[in-house]
Amino acid sequence: MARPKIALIGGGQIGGVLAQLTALRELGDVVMFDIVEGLPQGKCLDIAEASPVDGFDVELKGTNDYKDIAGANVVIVTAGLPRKPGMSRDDLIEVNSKIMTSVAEGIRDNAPDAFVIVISNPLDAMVTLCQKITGFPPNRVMGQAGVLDSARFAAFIAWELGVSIKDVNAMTLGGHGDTMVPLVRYASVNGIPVMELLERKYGSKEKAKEVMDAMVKRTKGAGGEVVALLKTGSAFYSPASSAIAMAESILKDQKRVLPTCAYLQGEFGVDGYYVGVPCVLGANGVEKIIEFTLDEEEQAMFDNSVNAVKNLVDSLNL
Ligand code: TXD
Repeated sequence: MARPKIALIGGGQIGGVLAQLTALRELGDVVMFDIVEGLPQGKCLDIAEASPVDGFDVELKGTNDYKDIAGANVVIVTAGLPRKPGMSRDDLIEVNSKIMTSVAEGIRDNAPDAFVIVISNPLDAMVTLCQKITGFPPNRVMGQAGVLDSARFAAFIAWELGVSIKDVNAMTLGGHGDTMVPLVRYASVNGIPVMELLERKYGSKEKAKEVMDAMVKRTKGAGGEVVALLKTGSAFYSPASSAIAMAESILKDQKRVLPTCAYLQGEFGVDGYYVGVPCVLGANGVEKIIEFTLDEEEQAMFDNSVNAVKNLVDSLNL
């Protein structure tokens, strides 16, 4: 049986890590496309030359020709500009919409059967645009944001409580922006509510809430925290890992439940927009959107986040 083929559109910071992780995990052969001549070729050659050391049997090819993505099972899109310090993700909409338009046309015309995972910002708008232009069914076009936002939230909880990250469960909902909704009530350490553990650690409900509020705030601003430190560019290791988890779940039909920017048709009271919600990802892409009850406060935060997504997406006039 032929190896799966993973096409990466964009060979920048995230694209490079995506290629390396795909190779190290032997998920399939890699084709990396970029408009800059030599960049994807150079990165792929560099990673391929590590194969004797790391021992992976996959092919890596860099290209400036969309024809080379033909037959891709999964396409991961990172093409577009990243933020600079002081910028919001939404500030990227104009320039990245133009890039996404050409990218989506390239995917539509050359890899018509692929599953597409969009990473480029502003995420919720870019995935909407990608779906519109490719015309692919929504179960095949999704965005990566929630796996990363949730991972950041989980990391902060593990560090605060001094427990293994493997035992922390935490999730964020909503758009990939300042309005995202870290779900405090459902955050747990092996099922034990994090709020109870914080209360025991600090001896009062007030202090526990204060500590949790700080973690929620840090989660919402976590992308900006990295941008401010790096000065040029934005996070790239963790976004790549997050998208690889989604691609792996699809390629191996794992049916993992991952927070995914998915097209909602009535779920959570939202119709016709891409928003971050928990989804089952398997051989059919977004196989199921998992609904559950939000309390009043969570629903209000979710609605606020959805409104921010709607404003941004509506500004595209699609
Ligand atoms: O979790 C998330 N969704 C994100 C998203 C987390 C962090 C960063 N996120 C966004 O991903 C970020 O705001 C950017 O919009 C994308 C890509 O970030 P990256 O850090 O990889 O940016 P780079 O290093 O600038 O790489 C972008 C590449 C670069 O090599 C360009 O030459 C290429 O995109 N590019 C193109 N490729 C193909 N086609 C076109 N038209 C094109 N234009 C630029």
